Amino acid sequence: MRSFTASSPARAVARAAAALVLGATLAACGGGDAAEPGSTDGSTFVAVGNDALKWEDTTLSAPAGTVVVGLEAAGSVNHDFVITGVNGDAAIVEVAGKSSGTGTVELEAGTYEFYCSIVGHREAGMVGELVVS
Ligand SMILES: [Cu+2]
Repeated sequence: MRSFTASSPARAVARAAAALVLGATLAACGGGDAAEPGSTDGSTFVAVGNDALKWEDTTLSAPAGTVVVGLEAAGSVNHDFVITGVNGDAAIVEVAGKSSGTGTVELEAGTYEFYCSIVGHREAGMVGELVVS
């Protein structure tokens, strides 16, 4: 691969600006379904539950097939991740406060409800929609 050297400071600045725009575009494309937070490398998405008993993102998406569910407890409260009608309605992954983990599940295309099954959490609002396509 050939490398180019900037012939003027102005060109270098322009290239840096272009790189910034590209980076911002990539970040914007991440949306709510990109696996970013915590130590959940390899996750299809990361669901983040907080101490207010809310999901930070109540709409998640994933491709059909093998889905690696990342779950992160942003605060000190434990959470789990259940998909209605999947895995016998048992938690796919559960984590203690201030930690994260992953669980793997096979999903067909469709729209699923997900929630946290720890007592009181679903009722407090820890419920959302997972779109698999
Ligand atoms: Cu919870």
